[in-house]
Amino acid sequence: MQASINGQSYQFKPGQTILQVAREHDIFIPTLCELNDIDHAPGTCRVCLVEVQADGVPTRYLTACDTPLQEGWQVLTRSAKVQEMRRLQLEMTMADHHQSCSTCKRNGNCELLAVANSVGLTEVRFHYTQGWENDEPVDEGQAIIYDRSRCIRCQRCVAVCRNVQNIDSLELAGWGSTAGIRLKGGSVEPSPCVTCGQCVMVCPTGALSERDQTQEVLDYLADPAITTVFQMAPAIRVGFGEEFGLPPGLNVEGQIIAALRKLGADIILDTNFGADVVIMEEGTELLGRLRQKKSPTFTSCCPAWITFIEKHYPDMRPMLSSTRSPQQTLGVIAKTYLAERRGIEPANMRVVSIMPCTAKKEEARRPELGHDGRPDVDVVLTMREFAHLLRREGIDLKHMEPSAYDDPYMSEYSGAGAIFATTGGVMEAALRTMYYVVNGKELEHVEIGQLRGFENVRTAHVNLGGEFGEIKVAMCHGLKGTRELVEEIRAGRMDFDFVEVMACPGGCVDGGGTLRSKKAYLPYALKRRATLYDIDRHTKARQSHNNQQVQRLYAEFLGAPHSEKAHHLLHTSYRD
Ligand code: HC1
Ligand code: SF4
Repeated sequence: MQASINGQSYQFKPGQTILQVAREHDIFIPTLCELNDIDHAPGTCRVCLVEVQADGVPTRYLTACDTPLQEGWQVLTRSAKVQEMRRLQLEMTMADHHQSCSTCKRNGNCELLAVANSVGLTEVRFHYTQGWENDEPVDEGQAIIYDRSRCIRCQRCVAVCRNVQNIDSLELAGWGSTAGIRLKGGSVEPSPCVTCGQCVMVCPTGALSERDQTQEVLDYLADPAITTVFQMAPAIRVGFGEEFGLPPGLNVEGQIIAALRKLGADIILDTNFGADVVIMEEGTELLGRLRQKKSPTFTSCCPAWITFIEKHYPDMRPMLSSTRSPQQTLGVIAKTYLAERRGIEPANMRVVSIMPCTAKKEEARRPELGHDGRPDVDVVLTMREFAHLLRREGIDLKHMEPSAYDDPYMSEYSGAGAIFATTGGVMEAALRTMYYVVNGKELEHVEIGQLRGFENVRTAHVNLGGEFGEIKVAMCHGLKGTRELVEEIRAGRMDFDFVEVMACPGGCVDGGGTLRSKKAYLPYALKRRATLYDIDRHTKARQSHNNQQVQRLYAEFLGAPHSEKAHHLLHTSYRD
């Protein structure tokens, strides 16, 4: 089939939209609500209007994202009328939007402002002046803030929650200019929401964002009586450089350590250390459960996954590992063992986590994950908040000279701990140690290739040796595939010994607290993953049990995995 765009003739396939054909030929048409990576083209923002002329039909103005191109059409993407209509459309959207850009979380990288700029908007004549706050209550969840006054009704969040995560927690509510996005049930608790943050990742404005806790951290740093302890999650070092213009996937661990020192952090630790401890506990737990023929065991490090089970499949709770996540493990060990070793009063210690995750904020606030009446982790910053914090303090990561950890107790990590952040990583880390425990020798090939695919649900048979022989394992990332797998297991149609789940598609490297990309959904997953594997390859110890600081922790403080002390500090239970 043949049609023309801007006077140039192009071939196209039946069913292709005007936007698809234009993009195929590198012809720019501005879009706002549309997001190709999640197959979302509702045509609601009308920014992609084009002029269409066809024989025998009056000139029409159609949305390019959802209009199939037809034989013989002549499409104009930048006629004077088209440009004027786009500007008017944008002006209407801006008028129906809380334009308090100076206090908005998206200040500096808002897609709405970028599109307004690209269509040449120079004036907004209409302003919604009645009290937004009264008309549109802001839903302040513990982790995510839903601010309808900034919603432009693109419905990307609805699409990602429904089609990618299969949670279906969001709906468009209200009429006319007061319409906007809302959680079903009115707030997080009664809604099916698991705070995975995928909706935040695709929101083009500041309507969806995390609860900003950067001020709390600055307050800790300013208080001389407080010892600030920072931890960075495995995913942070491979996904943070982009914010400062460094190549996607680059390992910026050293620059982050330097930036934290400049910020005034007292102690800098690595969540990877916590991950190694988790493997010691979870691996031991799993072997015990295998002996008792209790299968499957599900991993427990991903808090959105935990909430998913608690809210959606509570009957499956006994299958969750009782081991706390690496974040919480590190927090509690810092406030006990480290505080003791370094002579710090735990009440004066604040643990701040830098996480690629929104759900970790909820996790840290769980009362069951506290100790002596205090939370084990005081504040969780998403990667976006951490970038904001550095900017507030005038720190540019790009100009940081890489530095190294200096804490002798809790900053060493193994390659196994490093790969936690990618799908299949926890499984691989656990198997490396379990194999050693069962056979008394290391796996010959520590890189277990059969666990390293990228499909949303993967299964494998792994030879654990000894009394266990071959075990069946599964790994899921993204909740849509996870739900399907859980349904199969629940119905008895599939069975596994060990199942790893990460709620975010791609795993933590693409978590709901990572940097947002304009017009793209999770574009760097594989680059970040490749760097994690590279870190693993170049780490001295590649198994958690060979981490010398972990060995010392057990020798001097915990005793053995699953000792009474370890059980008290490092395990948890789940909510009814
Ligand atoms: Fe994750 Fe984990 S890997 S959950 O994805 O088990 O967030 O990075 O910190 O706790 O270690 C996140 C990442 C992270 C925990 C670890
Ligand atoms: Fe849906 Fe996750 Fe957003 Fe909750 S946080 S509304 S589950 S996408």
